[in-house]
Amino acid sequence: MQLSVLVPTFCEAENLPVLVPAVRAALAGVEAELLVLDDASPDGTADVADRTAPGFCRAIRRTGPRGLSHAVIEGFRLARGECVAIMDADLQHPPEVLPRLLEVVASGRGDLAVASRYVPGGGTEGWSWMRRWMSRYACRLARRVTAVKDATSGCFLCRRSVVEGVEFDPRGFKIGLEVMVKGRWSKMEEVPYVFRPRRAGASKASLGPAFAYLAQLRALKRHKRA
Ligand SMILES: Nc1nc2c(ncn2[C@@H]2O[C@H](COP(=O)(O)OP(=O)(O)OP(=O)(O)O)[C@@H](O)[C@H]2O)c(=O)[nH]1
Ligand SMILES: [Mg+2]
Repeated sequence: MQLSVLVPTFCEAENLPVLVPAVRAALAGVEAELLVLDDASPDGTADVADRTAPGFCRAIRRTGPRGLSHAVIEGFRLARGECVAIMDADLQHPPEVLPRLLEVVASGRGDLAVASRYVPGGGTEGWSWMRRWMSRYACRLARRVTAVKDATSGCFLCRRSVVEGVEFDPRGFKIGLEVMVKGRWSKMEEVPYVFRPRRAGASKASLGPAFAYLAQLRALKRHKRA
């Protein structure tokens, strides 16, 4: 089964030399490509991506509207695989979860597989109680629009047909939630993983995306599945 792994990046040059070989190793035997969707990172992320594993990994030097969700939506259009997977560049999502997500789709158990911190076997490492509480609370708020337990997950895999032709709202960081609510899937499975601390580089998370998340939830209400 062909797979396109989509990795949105802003200033992740330090992480790619670790991430790219790890993704490649995790997907040994799978026909896969890795697209690094970069927003003109001043640290040379795109050049590092092109150098790291030619033929497997390539950089998309984005010129359209900036932002994580815009980058992923562009990736959906550029992906050549029958399946697409989304993950962060900072190794918070372990590459070893990718084959387990792919297995869900390949076996027919689901056409959407979500890497989940909030099913048995999943969790987070190194978070303050405040961040743990905020993440749980964000997922609880999302129960209004989806039954997915880790509704704010940034790592998921689906058939490309799930996202093709769907109009996603690119505001905020939570493009996965858009796919969970608006995507054309009929079966979904959550796959446990442990969210690890960022390997290197700086976080881009801030209060801005938290407010955008609340607006996104409001807008998604009318798309809620029965
Ligand atoms: N293309 C693009 N990618 C972005 C942008 N902002 C963040 N990213 C990438 O999106 C992924 C998630 O961003 P992070 O900064 O790790 O956000 P986070 O995981 O919520 O925060 P931390 O736990 O502190 O790492 C990373 O791979 C970032 O490089 C952006 O504006 N454009
Ligand atoms: Mg991160």
